[in-house]
Amino acid sequence: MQLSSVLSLMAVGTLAAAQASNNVTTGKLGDARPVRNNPVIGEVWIAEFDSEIVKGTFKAVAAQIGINYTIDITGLPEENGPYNYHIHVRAVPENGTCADTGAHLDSYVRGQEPPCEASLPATCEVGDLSGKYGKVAGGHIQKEFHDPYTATNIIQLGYIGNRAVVFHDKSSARVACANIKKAPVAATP
Ligand SMILES: *[C@@H]1O[C@H](CO)[C@@H](O)[C@H](O)[C@H]1NC(C)=O
Ligand SMILES: *[C@@H]1O[C@H](CO)[C@@H](O)[C@H](O)[C@H]1NC(C)=O
Ligand SMILES: *[C@@H]1O[C@H](CO)[C@@H](O)[C@H](O)[C@H]1NC(C)=O
Ligand SMILES: [Cu+2]
Repeated sequence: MQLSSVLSLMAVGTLAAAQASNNVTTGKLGDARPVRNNPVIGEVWIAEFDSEIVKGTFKAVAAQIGINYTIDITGLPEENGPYNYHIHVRAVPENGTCADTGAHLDSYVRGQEPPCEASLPATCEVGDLSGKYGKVAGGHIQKEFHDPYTATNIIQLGYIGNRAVVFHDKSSARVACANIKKAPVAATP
């Protein structure tokens, strides 16, 4: 065997050992990469919840790296929580059926199992926001977090446009959903 192939075998062995010691599931396409090319920093995208029961906003603001999120939603009863929330790949159809929003946004092809390790958010499904930043209790939900891996740039894997935000109750039923849309720019006076 040539020295070069011995060396490359050793390198593979070392890599495998490092992965086994970390033993963290990541995407088939690797860890999620931070988004640094959002077209307009400060641009606002909103999913508006306005059913009889659930009202409020899920707001996304394009940042230098990824997106800043602010959730302010009422109406999800605490007794059915805690709630997971994700970005799902498809928009909610006209009839409002949350079941038709498809799977989580999983740009790096990780899958849902094993569950996301919150301390290593780059290894989680991009759309698994509650896995990365924590579940919410219900009642008056107010939560802010920054996610480096989601994008307002359509060419990016983590693009959020025309996708749905879905809340799941403790039985994982999809109990509320709304589409993420670019907010109209306020008219300048
Ligand atoms: C890594 O984690 C998975 C699932 O959590 C487990 O099934 C597997 O045995 C672990 N592997 C090692 C080498 O620890
Ligand atoms: C996003 O949030 C960070 C703090 O986490 C802040 O420094 C930054 O200015 C925010 N960006 C925008 C565009 O709001
Ligand atoms: C809602 O609309 C979608 C898309 O048109 C359709 O596939 C689905 O069957 C509809 N669901 C109900 C409950 O009407
Ligand atoms: Cu979901």
